[in-house]
Amino acid sequence: MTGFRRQLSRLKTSRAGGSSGPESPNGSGSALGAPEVGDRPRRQLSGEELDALLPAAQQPEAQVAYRGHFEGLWTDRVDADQVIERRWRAGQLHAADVERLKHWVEQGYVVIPGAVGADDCEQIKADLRQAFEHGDERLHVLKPGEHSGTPLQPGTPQARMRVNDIYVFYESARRALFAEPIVGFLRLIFSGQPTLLQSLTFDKGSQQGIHQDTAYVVIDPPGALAAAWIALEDVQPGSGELVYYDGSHRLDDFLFSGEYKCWHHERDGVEQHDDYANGLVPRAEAAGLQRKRLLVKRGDVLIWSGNLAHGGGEVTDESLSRRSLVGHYCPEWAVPRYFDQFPERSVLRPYPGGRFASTHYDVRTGS
Ligand SMILES: O=C(O)CCC(=O)C(=O)O
Repeated sequence: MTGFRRQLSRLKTSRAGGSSGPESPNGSGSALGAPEVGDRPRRQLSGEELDALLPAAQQPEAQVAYRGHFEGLWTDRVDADQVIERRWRAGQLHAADVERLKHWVEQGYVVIPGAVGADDCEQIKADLRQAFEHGDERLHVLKPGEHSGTPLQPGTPQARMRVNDIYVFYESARRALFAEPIVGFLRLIFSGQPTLLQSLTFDKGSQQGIHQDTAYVVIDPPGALAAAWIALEDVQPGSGELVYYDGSHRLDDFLFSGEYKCWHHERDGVEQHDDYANGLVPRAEAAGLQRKRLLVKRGDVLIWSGNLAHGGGEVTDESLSRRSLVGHYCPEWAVPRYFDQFPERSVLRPYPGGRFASTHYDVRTGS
């Protein structure tokens, strides 16, 4: 047993018997199920305990070999192509799934045209317009560069604002983020149900630097992470299109403090972060990877691996909007760090096609 697994089993044992009775659901939307509270940590862990839970690199005696230092999805295994082939021969996959999976394994993403209905895209935009106009203090809105939000007040200008986890409150967003083409593909790569962990809305191009989500969204195991970017309108050139490097999910792992997949401000410091962030594009270009721009239509979806290098392209026409909704998901068998950090935020709300949690709001009460 590794130190990490030992620590985990010790923590689980010390928590056994803790009360976990779910409160009565109070959400909107008939598709919502009662919240689930599993046998997960019930108290906030100290920084040391949390760090002890961070997954280390794979052990040499591991039965399954992954391409990088860390465990992830089966599609990150060195034998992923053979697994696809075997599952195809066994009749478990359709021809279209095989195509998509092969693309995913090689390139680190797939584009699914028309995955979300036009009505749902329009409803999300209408819900957001209404919220900005009349206010919705349940929602946390983020100004550019901010990481923690403030309640959305009436008359807030929408341009360049982002809103966290709107799926907790808006059925339109739940329908889109759990659209069958999205969760169907996630089920394939996750070998299980998806857990939606977080989402962000964008009104304009974010111009966010090129990054890999695994550096910031901490999951055990680190590679068990994917995101779905939903175009709420046709994407226009110059609007700050999403950009990404084909195949960059296979770049060598950057090891923060020589050991970790995720960046930790206190532990690793800003200098290491800058080394990582400034080095990513040169590393992708040195590897000859192609830089792509996502010019898709309303309802089309890009699903990318947590390791794919991506970001917001340059906005060259300020008059253009670039309305989108992006969700981050992990498999049901993986553990987001915020479940350990904020036990009260580890509640899962079932929804057809998966379940969701939120680090910003209480999914039991929608507050
Ligand atoms: O949509 C964008 O411009 C950036 C989105 C992104 O990088 C993310 O959500 O991880």
